[in-house]
Amino acid sequence: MDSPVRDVNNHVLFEVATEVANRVGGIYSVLKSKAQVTTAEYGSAYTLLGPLNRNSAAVEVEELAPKDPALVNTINSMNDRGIKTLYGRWLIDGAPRVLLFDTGTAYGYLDEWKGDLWATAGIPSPPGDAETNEAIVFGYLIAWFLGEYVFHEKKRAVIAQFHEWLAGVALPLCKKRRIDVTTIFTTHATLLGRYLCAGAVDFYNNLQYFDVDAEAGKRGIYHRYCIERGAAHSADVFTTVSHITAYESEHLLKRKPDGVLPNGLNVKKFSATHEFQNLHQQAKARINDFVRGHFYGHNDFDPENTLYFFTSGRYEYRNKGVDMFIESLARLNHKMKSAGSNMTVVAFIIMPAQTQSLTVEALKGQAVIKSLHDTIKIIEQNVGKKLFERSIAWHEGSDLPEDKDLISPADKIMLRRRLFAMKRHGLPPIVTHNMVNDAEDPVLNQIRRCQLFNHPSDRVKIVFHPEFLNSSNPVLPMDYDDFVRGTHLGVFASYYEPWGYTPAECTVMGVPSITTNLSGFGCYMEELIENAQDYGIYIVDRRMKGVDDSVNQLSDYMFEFTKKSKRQRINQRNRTERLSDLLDWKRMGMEYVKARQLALRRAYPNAFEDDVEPDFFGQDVMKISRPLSEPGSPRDRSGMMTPGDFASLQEGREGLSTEDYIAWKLPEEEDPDDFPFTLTL
Ligand code: G6P
Ligand code: 1S3
Repeated sequence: MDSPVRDVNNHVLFEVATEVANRVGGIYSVLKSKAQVTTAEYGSAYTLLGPLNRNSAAVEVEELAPKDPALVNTINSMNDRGIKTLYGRWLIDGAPRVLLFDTGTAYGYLDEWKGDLWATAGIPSPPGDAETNEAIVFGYLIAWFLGEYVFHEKKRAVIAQFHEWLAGVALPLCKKRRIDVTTIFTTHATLLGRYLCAGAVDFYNNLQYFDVDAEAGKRGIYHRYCIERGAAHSADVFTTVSHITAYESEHLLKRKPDGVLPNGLNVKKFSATHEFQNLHQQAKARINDFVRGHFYGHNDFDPENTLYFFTSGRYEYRNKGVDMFIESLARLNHKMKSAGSNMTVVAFIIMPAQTQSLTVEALKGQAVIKSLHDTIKIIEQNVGKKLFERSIAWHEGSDLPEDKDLISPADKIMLRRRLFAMKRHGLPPIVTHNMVNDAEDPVLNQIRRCQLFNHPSDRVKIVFHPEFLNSSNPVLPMDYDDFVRGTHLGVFASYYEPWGYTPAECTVMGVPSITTNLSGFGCYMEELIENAQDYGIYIVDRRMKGVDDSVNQLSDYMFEFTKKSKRQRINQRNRTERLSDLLDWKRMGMEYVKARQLALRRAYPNAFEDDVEPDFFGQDVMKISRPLSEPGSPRDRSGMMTPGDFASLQEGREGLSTEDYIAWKLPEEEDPDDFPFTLTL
């Protein structure tokens, strides 16, 4: 593929994934949040390629006519052979172009392509695995597309970046067919890692020793594993989202990644720092409303002394650390009780599981509180009216209007009825929904084992909401982002977490979080910040400690958090929010730039003047360390850092230097006394 002809400076970029304009999980978040920086860099030379999901495309994509002649010719040629496509603008920030392939129109080729995959790449594909069949059809369509595209586009170099194994089938095909593109494969997890961690395996201490083929075979995923491994080995550049997954990939996929491309976020800064604090207060008030309803009849804890903790994500009980979270909550409950704490923690678990419906109790809770609210409003109006009339009748020299009998007997009866409706015989429920498999649900069973039953004496209460949040939910009507803003602490005790968007999202919203040193995000922050706890980034050691010690560390972190004063929480939220630029794609995106430069160098070395390939890993870490008590000064700001500064791809071509990076600088610390909002201490 050593073609000096193609123009590497003015190249075309395709990003290939199954979650383009189709929300499934983390890769959708990566592509969507990154779109703005990538379109700013490439404009119309950037196109995302994905399978067409008509339902989601109908709301996310606006159809357009392609202009690039090579694209037009390629699409026409595929359409002529029966492949339906949708080209358009993805309706998100940055509005990138997308080309979606209707895989359903290509299933006629499935058997032929399965045979070809075996013949050309030695990858088997047993019958009955619909997900793999879909990956094969999609992969062959992508290879077909790229092959034709470079036939029509002869001048510009073409980079194709593939995310995750489901989009990876095209990689060995590009290599075998010698398609004149340069490729990057970015894995966001490994199949085997996810499976092994979910079982009872000491994963990290045995990474080097797994018999990977046998382990994949035992779990019935050998063919999928072959696709993933084939993709990793066929790509010009292989990358992962974190160092921990890079290490895992080296052992499980047998190729050491060339670099790490951590995930960023599309950070939207408020012009005034106190705005996000106000939003916290408003969102917290909405959580308070829910809590009052859920705990009706047991509202013996003061909202002012109540803290909201939560965990959320895909329902992977062990991998996402829910087991550890619940056990630590039980210990926290014990600690708070023993210490006579006047605080209450309401811990939410937001993880979609199989459910039938909302429970009657959950609906009733919101209904009784709403009726109480409505009744009190009526009484309020009646009292106001009476008081007004008595005041009107007042004349000089007489007593002040009487406050006796302001509430009429009828209103008193109405109020009494509402109060009786709040009587409850059992304890407030743990779960808001009827579960399909209540008796075997691992979260519920762990809660039962730990006896966290929302007893009045418990200082830690639990609410398990086994469905993603949305504002039209009748019980907890809030979108996820608003909910996160209203909480005090996110807890993500993951055992397997290649990156972990959940704590990163907390950070940019100014919500402190606890994560582990087995998550990509946790390791990244630990690497970068010396006194991370002061910034609201707590990292539980799940590498060097035994499980019991890690659980204790987690419950200690939470216990210490409950001891903070309101002012300390406000200060800490300000510091947390100040880290958000660190996670902005404007900064993180530089790693993608480097990966693309490296891919171009590898495919077209003659196009570069110096032929020394970049040194990928291994520069010293420059930590953010700043005594919090001291005012900020230029001296103690650590700037000019991108993830690559401590381990990643380096600049590849003339003219691209770290000076071009959007440097991260720690913003000035404000004096909390100067905040233009009132502190109610
Ligand atoms: C924000 C608001 C303050 C409020 C505080 C409550 O900072 O701007 O007005 O007092 O949140 O903080 P807390 O940690 O108690 O929810
Ligand atoms: C993966 O999704 P997950 O929750 O299955 O990809 C995400 C995006 O890179 C990543 O944040 C997460 O840790 C991985 O596990």
